[in-house]
Amino acid sequence: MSTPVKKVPIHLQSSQNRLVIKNGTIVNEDGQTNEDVYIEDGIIKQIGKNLIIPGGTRVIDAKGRFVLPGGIDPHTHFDFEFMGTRTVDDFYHGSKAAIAGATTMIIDFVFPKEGESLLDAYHEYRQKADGKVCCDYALHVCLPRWSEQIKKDMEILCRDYGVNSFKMFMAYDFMLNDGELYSAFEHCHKLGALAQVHAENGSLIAKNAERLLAKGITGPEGHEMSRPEEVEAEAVNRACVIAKQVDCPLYIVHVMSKSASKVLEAFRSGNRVYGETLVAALGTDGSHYRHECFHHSAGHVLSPPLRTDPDTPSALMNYLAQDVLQLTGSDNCTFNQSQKAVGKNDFTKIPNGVNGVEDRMSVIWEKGVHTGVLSLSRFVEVTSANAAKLFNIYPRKGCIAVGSDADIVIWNPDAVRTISAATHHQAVDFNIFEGMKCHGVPDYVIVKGRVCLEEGQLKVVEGHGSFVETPVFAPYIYDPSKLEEVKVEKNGFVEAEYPQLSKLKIQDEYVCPSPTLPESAVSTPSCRGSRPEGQRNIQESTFSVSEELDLERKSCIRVNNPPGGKSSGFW
Ligand code: URQ
Ligand code: ZN
Ligand code: ZN
Repeated sequence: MSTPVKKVPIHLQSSQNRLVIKNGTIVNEDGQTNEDVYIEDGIIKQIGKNLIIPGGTRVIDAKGRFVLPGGIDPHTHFDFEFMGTRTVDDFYHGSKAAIAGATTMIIDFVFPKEGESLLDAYHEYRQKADGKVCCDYALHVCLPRWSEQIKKDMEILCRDYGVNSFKMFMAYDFMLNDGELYSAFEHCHKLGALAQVHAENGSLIAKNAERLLAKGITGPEGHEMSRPEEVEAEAVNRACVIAKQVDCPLYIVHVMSKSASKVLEAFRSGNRVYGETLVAALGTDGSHYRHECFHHSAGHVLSPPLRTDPDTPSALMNYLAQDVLQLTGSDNCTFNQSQKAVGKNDFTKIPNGVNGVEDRMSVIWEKGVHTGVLSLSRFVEVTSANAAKLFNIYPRKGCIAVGSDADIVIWNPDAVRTISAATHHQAVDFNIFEGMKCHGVPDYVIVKGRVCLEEGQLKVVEGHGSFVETPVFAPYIYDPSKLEEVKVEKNGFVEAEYPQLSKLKIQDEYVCPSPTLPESAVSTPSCRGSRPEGQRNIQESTFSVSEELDLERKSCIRVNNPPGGKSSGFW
């Protein structure tokens, strides 16, 4: 049951401005603690036992529950025009559904239409999202072609508009060729951005589709048959090889197969290559393409497709556990059955995309944590912390720490819910996880300090979310110790065209965000790394408790795994 609330300014919700979560187990990517969390004005202000907090503060008892960072879905397509139609989940419905399922931030993709500039497309997406999103959001930008103008626009987007990632396609009509990918990756590297790739061999897919249609295979099973695993794995391999030539960090979106994961495993050592898999691939499989009902099988069509090898979901979960893959997205790109029906006689015309933004956290919990494959901390890493790190918004997001945004989930591991299109909050009329029972349900979802879900009641606020800038040169990707070298190269490259380069949101040496405190109050190890411009300085907020009660202030955002400080695994 959902109760939409229209644009209530946060300052008018005084009773909700102060909140304490007691008796829960906080889970971060680096471990667990049994401490209370005090929130004020949307920010985590204190963590500890026996906190001194103002009278009248709302108390939530989280006994027997996990207190997790809200999920970050790094891959959604809301209000997206694609394959001649438009996704039914817009930024309001999509972000509302996200919150219902314990995700408190999404990252969507700006997709320029034919002839539209990257900058115009970016502004169009900001207009579509601002005022509608119920949770915070950021934007990747797709590069549907390659040109000098695109290069310039990429620089402006990085410098002035808080974009630090660009997606390129190796399939579809708008795919880039190898030379163009090379140039685009090279440019991403120079800008300190993250290159993202949709890795499938588009030329092979086109030939396969032609052959299958000529043979009379027109149904959704032809979609999977035209895009076999090796077509995905070949492209992943090629993208990795190209990125390596120009030393560009690479993020493979929607890794759907064991074959593609094995390529990533082989490339992992010494290369900055990151893999995102989808909740669709972890929670279901390609057997649905053979379902007798067209609506059912077409409802599962996305690219790369779900795999027919039934071991794929568990293998991908194991790859996540082993850090061969690092992130999970939904690729939420939803079309109603009537929209999918356009491809009734030709699988190549079925609009590609499935749901997942609402069910991602529950399905990964069910298939990963409930089965014992993922630890609690790894669950946090793959559902929020790693996305926050790669897109350079950690520890503001993806972390429960003093100074972080209060995007928090109180998770009940014992509760069970059954997924259904009849009860989900998305606008779409189909759900690929229909009937799945999931242990693990959010009791509360707190978005920037506001309780948006409690006891099954969804109380989102349209426009409560805002755009979050993602600064370039994420220290988790671009090693700060090597940054000087990159800067020189970047200056040499960009300065001629952009004298205002100094405005680029570069990660300078980290300064502990606590200029007003004596040095002795600063815990040096916690302050290593970078705090990007645009991230909140915790001293800027209107936090009043410490002034009122003369508490000793915690001076610094806690960074348990500072950049360069974690020696094993992903970082
Ligand atoms: O490739 C994507 O991410 C979008 C454009 C379409 N959805 C999908 O089938 N994966
Ligand atoms: Zn894609
Ligand atoms: Zn996508």
